[in-house]
Amino acid sequence: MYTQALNVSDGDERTIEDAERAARFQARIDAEERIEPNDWMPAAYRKTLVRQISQHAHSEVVGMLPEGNWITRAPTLRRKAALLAKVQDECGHGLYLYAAAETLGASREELVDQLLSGKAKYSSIFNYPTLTWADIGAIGWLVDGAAIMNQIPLCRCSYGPYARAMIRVCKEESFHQRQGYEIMLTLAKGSAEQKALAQDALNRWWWPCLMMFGPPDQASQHSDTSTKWKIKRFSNDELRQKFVDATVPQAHYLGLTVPDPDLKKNDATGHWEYGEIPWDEFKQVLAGNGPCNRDRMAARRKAHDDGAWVREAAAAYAEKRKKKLAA
Ligand code: FAQ
Repeated sequence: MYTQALNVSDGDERTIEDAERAARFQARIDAEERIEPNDWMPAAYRKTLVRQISQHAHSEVVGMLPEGNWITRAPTLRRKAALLAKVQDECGHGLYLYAAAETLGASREELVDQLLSGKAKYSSIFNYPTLTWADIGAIGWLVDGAAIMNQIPLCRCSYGPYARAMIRVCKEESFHQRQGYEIMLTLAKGSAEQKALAQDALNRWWWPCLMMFGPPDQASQHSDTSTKWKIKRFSNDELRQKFVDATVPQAHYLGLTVPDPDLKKNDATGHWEYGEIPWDEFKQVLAGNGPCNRDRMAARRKAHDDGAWVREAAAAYAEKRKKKLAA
């Protein structure tokens, strides 16, 4: 559904960039037209989309690991079934996104190689450990909540296949967010020990979730061009603020305390103002030194190696079918 053929070869006149084409392309973007795989696009637009979509795909796939860790230990059958479905959804999101990147001419093998070799980034948030069951609640509530805030505007992104993939992803993320919040609600209204688990999870996930939106606007190197091309509809700081404004009242409803002594409502603007985000920690996580970076990459490499026979069998089967059809 999301993948369409890319019928542009080297030497095709459509790959030749010139100012006139670039101006026509920008006019289409300004007129809110969707760009489709076979349309002419500047090489830099293609590159930035492949970068963002592939990082997004890798995030979904690596993002299965922290929660996958709790499938065998979910407290009830209902919780286990919901968590299993959620983790499978994340895998599906990764697949839609790799398919969307393929429409830009980037093969899945090439993109997965970039992840496994450490060349490609994935979201910083998935380098934190899930220490207790409450972390599963906090991930659904906060991590999926942040993901939705960032991804709803991507449903209106200028590149058709990415925008369309995001519609279904957002619907599923919405279920994920609710299941997480419901876990938090159960814990927060439970025994003192359960409430303490919920508070501890909020304490550990709050700041890393604010970092998910990326560096502050003045340090965001890609924002200007991505905004011009309507890949980004809101800046990193705008989305972060929307998330804080939506989430603080939810924490209050749970009876939990947001771990930020500087958090206060500005009655004039209606926004919740927050304290200094620990950006040094963000830089460390991006540099590969977060609490779980090495474990996450080791797990992905092992999964890739363990799955080699499946890829070989699928390729052999496709070859056999091709020969049969040709005969
Ligand atoms: N982690 O110039 P900007 C999910 C990098 S999905 C790591 O501001 P941009 C679902 C950035 O790539 C979560 N790296 O970049 C789920 C760039 O590096 P580069 C993923 C980060 O692209 C839930 C550099 O910093 N979502 O959670 C991060 O304009 C539960 C400079 O930054 C997406 O990928 C970070 N947090 O804006 C799954 C959404 N932030 O490429 C399982 C799509 C920034 O030059 C369980 N992506 N960087 O080497 C986006 O919207 C954008 O790419 C941003 C960054 C907003 C993430």
